Order: sequence, then structure tokens, then C-alpha cells
Amino acid sequence: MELHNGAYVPYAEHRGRMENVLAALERVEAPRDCGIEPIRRVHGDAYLAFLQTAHERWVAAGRSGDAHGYAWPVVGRRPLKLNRIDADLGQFSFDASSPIAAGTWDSAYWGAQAALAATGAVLGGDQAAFALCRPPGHHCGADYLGGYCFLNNIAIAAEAAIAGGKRRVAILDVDYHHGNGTQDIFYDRSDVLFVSIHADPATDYPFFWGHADERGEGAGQGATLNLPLPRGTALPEYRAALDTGLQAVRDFGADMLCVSFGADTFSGDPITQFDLQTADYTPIARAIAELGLPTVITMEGGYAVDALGINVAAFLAGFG
Ligand code: SP5
Ligand code: ZN
Repeated sequence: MELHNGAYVPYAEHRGRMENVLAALERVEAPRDCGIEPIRRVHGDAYLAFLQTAHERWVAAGRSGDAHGYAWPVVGRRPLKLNRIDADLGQFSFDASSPIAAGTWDSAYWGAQAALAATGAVLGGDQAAFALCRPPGHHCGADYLGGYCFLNNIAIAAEAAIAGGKRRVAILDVDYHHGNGTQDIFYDRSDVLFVSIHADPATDYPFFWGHADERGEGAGQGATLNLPLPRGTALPEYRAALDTGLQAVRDFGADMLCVSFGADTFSGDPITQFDLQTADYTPIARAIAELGLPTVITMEGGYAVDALGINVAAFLAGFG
């Protein structure tokens, strides 16, 4: 269950999503285990220790169900170490919509391993590879969870690509929601471009990030590009924004592309408000593929579960 508009409702990010996508894919491989080190290039040790133990600490505190916080330290407050599960849940999260279940760490860990496997395939010569990550990743930062996200799979892929010899990585985020965690991780970096096309945060989650005037800082000034679009956006307006984003990738001189793909831009999605159709995903992906860059794609959102598999398959067909 998740807190939504003041009431608990069924959790939108559930296992049926993955089952529907798996049934629609032709060739699937389980990832091998690359260990924790590639995850530590993105996430801090205190956060990783918290994620691995949060649910057992919740149970040890006498609670039932899934762990989530209810008190948050406003930015700028003292960084206290309180060793209290409720304080840590507030310290390491930015919203109340990402409960931690008994299996959350394992799922997030293996999702990150899938992203690493896809990156390895591309570094090994494949033109494109898709990682079916669940839970998704683009909302969580180096030391906080949120938006159904716990480990930032696309950031882990980007860092693995750099460790593997790539010099300029472009991340293109085409989930309905702004990829605030990914943006935060690379905000001051000149070697990683972050481009995101998403619903205007003036109307949509995550509200506080994804506005057009966020352009990066320090060495990363200019290496963040946000292209917010109004609710109701359909293919023509979406394609115009995509062309702007793709031109930014070309101008950046990327030698590697990482795509955060969310199918929650679909017209039938139950929690979002864009108007893309299944058939639209193929030309969108084809335009991305025409960059000609080695490309890792990770699964982000997409909650119209019955259509998720065909929407993912339509997107991947553009790389085929
Ligand atoms: C990865 C991703 O797409 N995360 C999206 C997180 C959005 N979270 C808050 C949105 C509120 C809507 N909740 C509706 C729940 C219906 N079961
Ligand atoms: Zn989303």
C-alpha cells in the first residue's frame, strides 16, 4: 500500500509489472553478480547499510507491514546520527511513497546487477541492451530513496561505463516523471549530461525538481537539460522536445548513451497524464537509436500493467 492523496491505496509499482514485460520479451538473460563495488560508485555506505537493514530494524521495533518514514529533516538542519529507525527513514528518504519491504534490498540489488549486465554487454560490443529493473531507480539519489526507487540503476550504469573507459556519457530520461535522483547525482559533473523530458513539476511529482531553469552547477553548469511538458502531451509535441534533447546529446559529444525508459507516458497509465500510444514508442526509440551511440536502457516507471509488455516491446523494436 502507499500513501496517496491522504489515504492508503494499492502500491502502483508491483510485481505484475515485471511479469507482464517478461512475457513480452523474446530473449531474456539473468544477470551475473558484479558485487557491491559498482553500486558504491553512486551510493554512500551509510545509505547502503540503512537499505539492507531497514526492514529488519522496523520489525525489531515491533512494527508490522512495510517500513516508511513520517518525519523529515528539512534541508539545512543538523546531520544528526540518531540510530532510531524512524529518524533514519526520514534521513534517507524524500517522500512517503516508497515503503521498504522484506525483499526490497534483494530486488534493488539485482536490478542494479541487471543494469550492470546491460552495460557490460554494450561495453563488450552490443549496440544496445535493456535492463528490466524492478524497482526502478531514477528518483533516488546518492543517499536517499523515493518515488518507488532505492538504487539508481541508470547512474550505476553510467558510472560503470566511465569505469570501463567511456569519457562522456549522456543520460536521457524519458519517464513521465522528472529523474530528480539522477539529476542530483550528476548535477556538478561535466562528463555526464543529464537530459530529461517529463511532466511539468509545477503540476506533477516530484514537484521540487525538473524545472527548466535547473541547468547544473559548478563544473556541471550547462550539463543538465530539463524539458518539462504539459499534461495531455501527445506525440507531435513530445517529438519536438525529444529532438531538442537529442540535439543536446549530439552537441555534448557523448560516446555512450544511457536511457531511463518509463512507459508511464502511455495514455492508459493510471497515475499520469500524457497521451502517447503504444505505436508511438517505436518512432521515439528509433530517433534515439539514430544517435548511433552504444546504448544501455533501464526500466523506470509504467503502471498500465496490462500494456506494459507491449509498450516496452514497441520501444525496444526501435533499436532492432
Ligand atoms: C519511477 C516512477 O515512475 N515513480 C513514480 C513515483 C510517483 N509517486 C507518487 C505519485 C502519486 C500517485 N500515486 C497513485 C497510486 C495509485 N495506486
Ligand atoms: Zn515515472
